[in-house]
Amino acid sequence: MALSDFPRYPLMFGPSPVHPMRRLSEHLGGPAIWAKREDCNSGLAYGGNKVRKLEYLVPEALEQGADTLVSIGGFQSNHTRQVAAVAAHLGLRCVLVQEKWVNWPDALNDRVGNIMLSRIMGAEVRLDPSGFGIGFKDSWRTALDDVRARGGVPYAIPAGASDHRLGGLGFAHWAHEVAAQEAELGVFFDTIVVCTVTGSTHAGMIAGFADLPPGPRPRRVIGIDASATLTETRAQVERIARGTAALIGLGRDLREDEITVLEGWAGEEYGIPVASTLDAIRLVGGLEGVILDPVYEGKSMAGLIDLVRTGEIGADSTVLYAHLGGQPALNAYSALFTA
Ligand code: 5PA
Repeated sequence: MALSDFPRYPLMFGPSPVHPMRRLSEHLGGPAIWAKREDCNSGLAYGGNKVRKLEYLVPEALEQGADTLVSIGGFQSNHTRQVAAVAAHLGLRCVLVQEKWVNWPDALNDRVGNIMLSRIMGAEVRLDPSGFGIGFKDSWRTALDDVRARGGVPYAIPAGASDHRLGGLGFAHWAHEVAAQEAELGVFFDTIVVCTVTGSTHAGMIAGFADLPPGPRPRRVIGIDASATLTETRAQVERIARGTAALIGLGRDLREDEITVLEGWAGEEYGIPVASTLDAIRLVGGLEGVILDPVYEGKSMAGLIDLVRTGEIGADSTVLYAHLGGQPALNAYSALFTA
């Protein structure tokens, strides 16, 4: 099967916008930096990378006759907020397990930002004290059992919609979308920078770009780890990339050098920003009027900035920064920006 054979339920406005970041490029003095904006890809609760992934899961959920979407994340999960929005949009119920993934002392962590939005959209939010982990959790199984026990038909969406057979397809499609936008704009992005945690965003891109005809120059997709558990995240990216490549009939094995996850900007712990995160957020906010969050995009942008400064991304490059969303979580980090 090819990617175009998989049913896709439209949840976005269309292709997400691509634009140059002129002042950031000038400030860093090296490559041309552009952004592709998943943070404004949809009208569903501010959009984000999960809406794009869910376009490929929704047809299966509907086909199975599901009446409840069940998923999991941290208190400030962007993913669960997007699942809640998609459920509302489709007229389905939604049960969300929200775990204490982040040791962040904000008193309103379980009240503002993403979790508030999920409650507004009618999701059943279940707070759970368990810590961070991208694998399968008992609390999640219990939620599925509870839906069945009350006569519902759950559709299970794992953390970040990643460890799911169809989880990589959304961003494989993204790669095809980029190729069409490149043709329209007359540019070629030789370097893609993307934040990675549960892995299917980055993995989907890897499979999707591998599926395209060769471009005028080599292209690399650089994943910046924001999980602070690099080994698990890299393994998950690799597994999902290979699974997605097989699913869309790539017809060859992915090479090791196609799978790059870099560490150095996640800090010690998932969800806790470090100095480079905050510098990146302020820099891009002040230069571009583009807002990044302290859990994901601030970290991947910090990686991009350093890779440009060290020359790892050369001055002759044209870089595409994948902005995956995540701004609502800023509300749970108010202490960071009081001046
Ligand atoms: C998330 C994920 P992947 O999980 O697909 O690797 O994407 C990383 C990522 N940027 C990057 C933003 C804004 C994200 O929200 N968020 C998770 C969530 O629960 O919100 C899955 C962890």
